[in-house]
Amino acid sequence: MNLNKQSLSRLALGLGLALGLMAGAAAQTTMKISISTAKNSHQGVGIDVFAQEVEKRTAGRYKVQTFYDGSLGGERESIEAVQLGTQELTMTSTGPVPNFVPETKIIDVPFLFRDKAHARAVLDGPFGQDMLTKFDSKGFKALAWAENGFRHMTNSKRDVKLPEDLKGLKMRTMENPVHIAAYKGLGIVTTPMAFPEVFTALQQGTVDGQENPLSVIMASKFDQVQKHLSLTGHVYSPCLILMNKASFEKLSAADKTAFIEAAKEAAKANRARVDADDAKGVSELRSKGMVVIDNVDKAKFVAALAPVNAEFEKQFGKANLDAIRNAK
Ligand code: EAX
Repeated sequence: MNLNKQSLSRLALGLGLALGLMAGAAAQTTMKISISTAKNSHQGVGIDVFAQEVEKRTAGRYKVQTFYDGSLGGERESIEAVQLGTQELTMTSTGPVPNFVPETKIIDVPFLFRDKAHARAVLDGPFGQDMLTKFDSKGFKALAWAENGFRHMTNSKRDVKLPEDLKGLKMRTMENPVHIAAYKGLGIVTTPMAFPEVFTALQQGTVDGQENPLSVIMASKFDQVQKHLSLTGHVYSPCLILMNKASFEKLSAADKTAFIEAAKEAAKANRARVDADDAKGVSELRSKGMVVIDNVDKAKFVAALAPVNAEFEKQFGKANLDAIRNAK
């Protein structure tokens, strides 16, 4: 073979390109993150921002593929997948989380938080940050708290103004022992169910109602299958961005920081969307035909929950609940 200078340099260029491509391919790791709600939702915004920020902060070495609408499974299934490592990441409500990290149960106690500012301060403060570390020994790295929002009741049967109005309503609940105990205490016939099944269950009348934040009600178009909405705000529902522990530990120190910072940015965007959804939710859902009771007397619901709350005080410690309730 007669290699002149020009063809040699071409060969070198070609080799260089090939090596560069190989290096590029080898250096890019793709991960999966899932949510149970739509892309156009507070959680969709959260994981979209997370994916962008991870890619940006790791100079494209990590790519996060986003999956919406429970397409990888419901929240419990996704958490299981993250724990096993068949999926690296998920953004989930705390609904099914106590089945994995029992310490989180306390967060879902009804009427624990006054408002979103209170909840966000507690979760971003020492209590919430300490709670994130409880995931470490269970196969997770909990990257950050994000938000689902204050949960409200919907049903297809009647206006709910007073706790008595809930008696006998068959409602889908999350697979969360605290929710189930509280709703039973209100006389609700509880039917725990994974989120991806809820729309059909409401449509077919398998259950009369469900409860979720305005963000979820709008994103999931529950107005198409539910007539009555009461702004009970009975439980504050956080979200978590969870990562498989081993996948996190494989990251360099700088990349660990990048993932945590990306999760914080995701939470910021997600909470801003919850605020926007809360601001427009009632008028939007009314315009879609829902009857919205927006002057619920919450004190009556708190009073109706007194016996259940006494149980919660025994279970979680009154001092622990008060410390959260009284946090500024
Ligand atoms: O995280 O299961 C639920 O009702 C959750 O609030 C929903 O999946 C969004």
